[in-house]
Amino acid sequence: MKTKLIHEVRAVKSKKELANIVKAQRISEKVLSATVAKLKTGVTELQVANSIKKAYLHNGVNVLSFPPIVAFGKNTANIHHEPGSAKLKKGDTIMFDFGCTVNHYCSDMTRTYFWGEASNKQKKIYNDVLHAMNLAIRKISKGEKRAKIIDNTGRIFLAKKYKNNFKHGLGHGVGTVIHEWPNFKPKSEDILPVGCVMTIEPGIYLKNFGGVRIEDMVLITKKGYVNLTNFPKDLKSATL
Ligand SMILES: [Mn+2]
Repeated sequence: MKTKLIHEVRAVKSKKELANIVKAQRISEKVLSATVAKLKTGVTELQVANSIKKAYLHNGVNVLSFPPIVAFGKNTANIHHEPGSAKLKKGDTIMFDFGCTVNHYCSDMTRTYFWGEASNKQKKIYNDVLHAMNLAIRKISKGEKRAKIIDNTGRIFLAKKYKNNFKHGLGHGVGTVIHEWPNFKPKSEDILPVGCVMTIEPGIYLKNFGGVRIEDMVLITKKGYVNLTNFPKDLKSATL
């Protein structure tokens, strides 16, 4: 028998723990739907972030995973943008990254939208990020458990087109803290244990232009995965 470390034990979710994460995710999906439906030209990032917090309260949630990220236009090129006074205008890229907790268990989701018909460049970046995500998911569906290999699958595809503009790990474990072991990173030695919950969140960030990030949460199973995120992410759904 071999000793384990606490982060390895914590990574594997019981049914009850998983149910909390899924519940937090379902509530966040409700909040995202309501948020998207309420968007209007001229609204500020800060106003939208505040209405997200209100919508969570309305759904009985008062502890969030992290401060909601709402970014418009060029601000979407900033990975951890803090919502400010930028106003939504036609042609803008919109990025939402938020999640909440249920019984201290976190959820995490990112969606990118276009306010009106996207330009060809916006569409191309969106579809490439989505493709990188699907490549990673396909790897996981084949039973791959080496974090490095999964990270590299999406990363190599994006690097061919956007050099080093995918500036963060492909994803992370989720539990009672929003970023926990294991980690998808280019040099990660982590092996995903069956039963851990991971985000998959490729992104491309072009300074003075904008960015795209798409993030789902998946449960790692013996043979593959179960996607815990139930929210559309095709380009058509992303066009508002
Ligand atoms: Mn995340």
